[in-house]
Amino acid sequence: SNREEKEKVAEKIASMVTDNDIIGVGSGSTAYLALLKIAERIRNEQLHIRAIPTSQEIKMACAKLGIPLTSLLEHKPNWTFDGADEIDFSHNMIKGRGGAMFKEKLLISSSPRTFIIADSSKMVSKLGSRFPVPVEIFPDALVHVDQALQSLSPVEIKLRMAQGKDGPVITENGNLILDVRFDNIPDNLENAIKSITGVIESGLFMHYEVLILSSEEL
Ligand code: DER
Repeated sequence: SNREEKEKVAEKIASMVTDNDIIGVGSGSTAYLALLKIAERIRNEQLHIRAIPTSQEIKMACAKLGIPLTSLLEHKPNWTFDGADEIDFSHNMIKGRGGAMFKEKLLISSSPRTFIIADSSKMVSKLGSRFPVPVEIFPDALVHVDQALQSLSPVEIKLRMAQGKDGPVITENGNLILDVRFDNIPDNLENAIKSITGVIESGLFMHYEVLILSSEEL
């Protein structure tokens, strides 16, 4: 089942932790589960690690679990683990369902090695078949970015609305998120989106050096 698959890949990540590691910790439920298992190992084996969180949720979880925190200003991570929403055969990914893709992409770009933990439901033959591409934008650039995105022939552009408050989601960087659905995702789409002034980051990860840990291989 989905739950069992998540447990398996989370356990695999926890088994990879070594003493004095500086670890980039991705966001989402799979990474969270791996963090819980890492905390268990730290307790049982008195390991000393430091975590670089990619969201407030992970930061609070580390604090609660007694996992010391650090930042990219103080340390380069030895390695990073993170989840994903879609992964295709070339290991291209869509991330950002959880809205943390700015810091996730920063951690992945700063890490010598990144392990993506995913259950089989994340594997797709065609990128974009299930999830929109989240695009984080500077709030006042909304109209400009929306117009510029039209030239990339999206199927739909939707401003991500908040649940716990009226109005749009405001990211932890103070920005808005557009969820942009595409029929076809060409290789240069990540750069094309990023080149629009007012775009802060997108959840499209094309040709990143990542190692996929999916339950099928374990
Ligand atoms: O938002 C993100 O990028 C997360 O990594 C997300 O894509 C994975 O979340 P999940 O593990 O809860 O599916």
